[in-house]
Amino acid sequence: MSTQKRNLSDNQIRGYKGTSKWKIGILTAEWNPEVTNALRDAARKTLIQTGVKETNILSYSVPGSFELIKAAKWMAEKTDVDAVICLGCIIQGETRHFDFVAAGVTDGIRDLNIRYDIPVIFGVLTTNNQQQAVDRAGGKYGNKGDEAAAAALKMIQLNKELTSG
Ligand code: DLZ
Repeated sequence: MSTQKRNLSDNQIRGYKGTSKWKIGILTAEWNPEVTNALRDAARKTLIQTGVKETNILSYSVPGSFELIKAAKWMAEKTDVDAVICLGCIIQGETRHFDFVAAGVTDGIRDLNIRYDIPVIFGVLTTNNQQQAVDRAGGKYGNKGDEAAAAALKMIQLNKELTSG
Protein backbone atom coordinates (compact mmCIF):
# COMPACT_ATOMS: atom_id res chain seq x y z
CA MET A 1 0.00 0.00 0.00
CA SER A 2 1.19 3.50 -0.70
CA THR A 3 2.66 5.81 1.88
CA GLN A 4 1.34 9.02 0.38
CA LYS A 5 -2.06 10.62 -0.04
CA ARG A 6 -3.59 9.77 -3.37
CA ASN A 7 -5.97 11.86 -5.42
CA LEU A 8 -8.63 9.64 -6.93
CA SER A 9 -9.91 12.43 -9.18
CA ASP A 10 -6.79 11.71 -11.26
CA ASN A 11 -7.74 8.11 -11.54
CA GLN A 12 -9.40 6.33 -14.45
CA ILE A 13 -12.04 4.77 -12.21
CA ARG A 14 -14.08 7.96 -12.60
CA GLY A 15 -14.78 7.04 -16.21
CA TYR A 16 -16.03 3.50 -15.81
CA LYS A 17 -19.36 2.75 -17.52
CA GLY A 18 -22.11 0.67 -16.02
CA THR A 19 -21.04 1.01 -12.38
CA SER A 20 -24.68 1.55 -11.40
CA LYS A 21 -25.21 -2.16 -12.08
CA TRP A 22 -22.16 -3.34 -10.18
CA LYS A 23 -22.73 -5.04 -6.84
CA ILE A 24 -20.02 -4.92 -4.21
CA GLY A 25 -19.64 -6.51 -0.80
CA ILE A 26 -17.88 -4.73 2.04
CA LEU A 27 -16.79 -6.72 5.10
CA THR A 28 -15.52 -4.78 8.10
CA ALA A 29 -13.77 -6.27 11.10
CA GLU A 30 -14.98 -5.01 14.48
CA TRP A 31 -11.55 -4.97 16.12
CA ASN A 32 -10.17 -1.40 16.25
CA PRO A 33 -13.52 0.00 15.12
CA GLU A 34 -12.47 3.66 15.03
CA VAL A 35 -10.06 2.65 12.26
CA THR A 36 -12.10 0.02 10.43
CA ASN A 37 -15.27 2.13 10.41
CA ALA A 38 -13.28 4.96 8.83
CA LEU A 39 -11.97 2.54 6.19
CA ARG A 40 -15.51 1.36 5.49
CA ASP A 41 -16.94 4.87 5.23
CA ALA A 42 -14.22 5.91 2.78
CA ALA A 43 -14.72 2.78 0.69
CA ARG A 44 -18.49 3.39 0.52
CA LYS A 45 -17.96 7.04 -0.42
CA THR A 46 -15.60 6.17 -3.25
CA LEU A 47 -17.93 3.50 -4.62
CA ILE A 48 -20.93 5.84 -4.54
CA GLN A 49 -18.94 8.70 -6.11
CA THR A 50 -18.06 6.45 -9.02
CA GLY A 51 -21.69 5.50 -9.66
CA VAL A 52 -22.25 2.39 -7.57
CA LYS A 53 -25.77 2.46 -6.10
CA GLU A 54 -26.04 2.44 -2.31
CA THR A 55 -28.51 -0.42 -2.59
CA ASN A 56 -25.88 -2.44 -4.49
CA ILE A 57 -23.38 -2.20 -1.63
CA LEU A 58 -23.78 -5.16 0.73
CA SER A 59 -22.05 -4.17 3.95
CA TYR A 60 -21.54 -6.51 6.90
CA SER A 61 -19.42 -6.62 10.05
CA VAL A 62 -17.38 -9.58 11.24
CA PRO A 63 -15.87 -10.04 14.74
CA GLY A 64 -12.21 -9.72 13.79
CA SER A 65 -9.95 -9.68 10.77
CA PHE A 66 -9.55 -13.44 10.87
CA GLU A 67 -13.28 -13.83 10.17
CA LEU A 68 -12.98 -11.78 6.98
CA ILE A 69 -11.87 -14.95 5.20
CA LYS A 70 -14.94 -17.02 5.96
CA ALA A 71 -17.35 -14.15 5.39
CA ALA A 72 -15.73 -13.34 2.03
CA LYS A 73 -16.04 -16.99 1.03
CA TRP A 74 -19.73 -16.92 1.96
CA MET A 75 -20.22 -13.74 -0.04
CA ALA A 76 -18.54 -15.31 -3.08
CA GLU A 77 -20.72 -18.40 -2.79
CA LYS A 78 -24.06 -17.07 -1.54
CA THR A 79 -24.43 -13.69 -3.25
CA ASP A 80 -23.97 -12.25 -6.73
CA VAL A 81 -21.46 -9.53 -5.83
CA ASP A 82 -18.85 -8.54 -8.43
CA ALA A 83 -16.18 -8.02 -5.75
CA VAL A 84 -15.67 -8.28 -2.02
CA ILE A 85 -13.70 -5.64 -0.11
CA CYS A 86 -12.22 -6.91 3.16
CA LEU A 87 -11.40 -4.21 5.70
CA GLY A 88 -9.57 -4.78 8.95
CA CYS A 89 -6.91 -3.41 11.23
CA ILE A 90 -4.39 -5.65 12.97
CA ILE A 91 -2.19 -3.84 15.46
CA GLN A 92 0.98 -5.32 16.90
CA GLY A 93 0.53 -6.36 20.53
CA GLU A 94 2.78 -7.88 23.15
CA THR A 95 2.35 -11.44 21.96
CA ARG A 96 2.86 -13.19 18.63
CA HIS A 97 -0.88 -13.24 17.98
CA PHE A 98 -0.45 -10.35 15.55
CA ASP A 99 1.79 -12.46 13.31
CA PHE A 100 -0.60 -15.39 13.22
CA VAL A 101 -3.70 -13.29 12.55
CA ALA A 102 -1.95 -11.16 9.92
CA ALA A 103 -0.45 -14.17 8.14
CA GLY A 104 -3.72 -16.08 8.33
CA VAL A 105 -5.76 -13.26 6.84
CA THR A 106 -3.23 -12.58 4.10
CA ASP A 107 -3.01 -16.23 3.10
CA GLY A 108 -6.76 -16.69 3.39
CA ILE A 109 -7.61 -13.77 1.14
CA ARG A 110 -4.95 -14.84 -1.35
CA ASP A 111 -6.50 -18.33 -1.47
CA LEU A 112 -9.98 -16.88 -2.08
CA ASN A 113 -8.63 -14.89 -5.01
CA ILE A 114 -7.23 -18.05 -6.54
CA ARG A 115 -10.40 -20.03 -5.91
CA TYR A 116 -13.15 -17.63 -6.96
CA ASP A 117 -13.63 -15.61 -10.13
CA ILE A 118 -14.51 -12.39 -8.31
CA PRO A 119 -11.76 -10.25 -6.78
CA VAL A 120 -11.41 -10.26 -3.01
CA ILE A 121 -9.66 -7.06 -2.05
CA PHE A 122 -7.13 -6.96 0.79
CA GLY A 123 -7.89 -3.79 2.74
CA VAL A 124 -6.35 -4.87 6.01
CA LEU A 125 -3.96 -2.57 7.82
CA THR A 126 -1.12 -4.28 9.69
CA THR A 127 0.61 -1.70 11.83
CA ASN A 128 2.99 -1.43 14.77
CA ASN A 129 0.70 0.91 16.70
CA GLN A 130 -2.64 2.72 16.71
CA GLN A 131 -1.20 5.97 15.33
CA GLN A 132 0.11 4.27 12.19
CA ALA A 133 -3.37 2.86 11.64
CA VAL A 134 -5.09 6.21 12.18
CA ASP A 135 -2.63 7.82 9.74
CA ARG A 136 -3.88 5.39 7.07
CA ALA A 137 -7.58 5.63 7.85
CA GLY A 138 -8.18 9.25 6.89
CA GLY A 139 -4.98 10.71 8.33
CA LYS A 140 -1.75 11.93 6.81
CA TYR A 141 -1.31 8.88 4.57
CA GLY A 142 -4.80 8.99 3.12
CA ASN A 143 -7.44 6.33 3.58
CA LYS A 144 -6.77 2.75 2.57
CA GLY A 145 -10.51 2.10 2.42
CA ASP A 146 -10.65 4.50 -0.50
CA GLU A 147 -7.77 2.66 -2.17
CA ALA A 148 -9.41 -0.70 -1.53
CA ALA A 149 -12.58 0.54 -3.24
CA ALA A 150 -10.55 1.79 -6.19
CA ALA A 151 -8.82 -1.59 -6.44
CA ALA A 152 -12.20 -3.35 -6.43
CA LEU A 153 -13.54 -1.13 -9.21
CA LYS A 154 -10.43 -1.64 -11.34
CA MET A 155 -10.57 -5.39 -10.91
CA ILE A 156 -14.29 -5.58 -11.73
CA GLN A 157 -13.68 -3.53 -14.87
CA LEU A 158 -10.77 -5.79 -15.89
CA ASN A 159 -12.83 -8.92 -15.25
CA LYS A 160 -15.67 -7.55 -17.39
CA GLU A 161 -13.31 -6.53 -20.21
CA LEU A 162 -11.70 -9.97 -20.24
CA THR A 163 -15.09 -11.71 -20.07
CA SER A 164 -16.60 -9.76 -22.96
CA GLY A 165 -13.45 -10.27 -25.01
C1 DLZ B 1 -7.38 -11.92 18.77
C2 DLZ B 1 -7.09 -10.71 17.96
C3 DLZ B 1 -6.00 -9.89 18.26
C4 DLZ B 1 -5.04 -10.20 19.37
N1 DLZ B 1 -5.75 -8.79 17.59
C5 DLZ B 1 -6.58 -8.43 16.56
C6 DLZ B 1 -6.34 -7.26 15.81
O1 DLZ B 1 -5.43 -6.47 16.07
N2 DLZ B 1 -7.19 -6.99 14.78
C7 DLZ B 1 -8.23 -7.80 14.44
O2 DLZ B 1 -8.95 -7.51 13.49
N3 DLZ B 1 -8.49 -8.91 15.15
C8 DLZ B 1 -7.70 -9.24 16.19
N4 DLZ B 1 -7.96 -10.37 16.92
C9 DLZ B 1 -9.19 -11.13 16.65
C10 DLZ B 1 -9.07 -12.16 15.51
O3 DLZ B 1 -9.07 -11.53 14.24
C11 DLZ B 1 -10.27 -13.14 15.58
O4 DLZ B 1 -11.46 -12.40 15.58
C12 DLZ B 1 -10.24 -14.03 16.80
O5 DLZ B 1 -9.01 -14.69 16.92
C13 DLZ B 1 -11.39 -15.08 16.74
O6 DLZ B 1 -11.22 -15.95 15.61
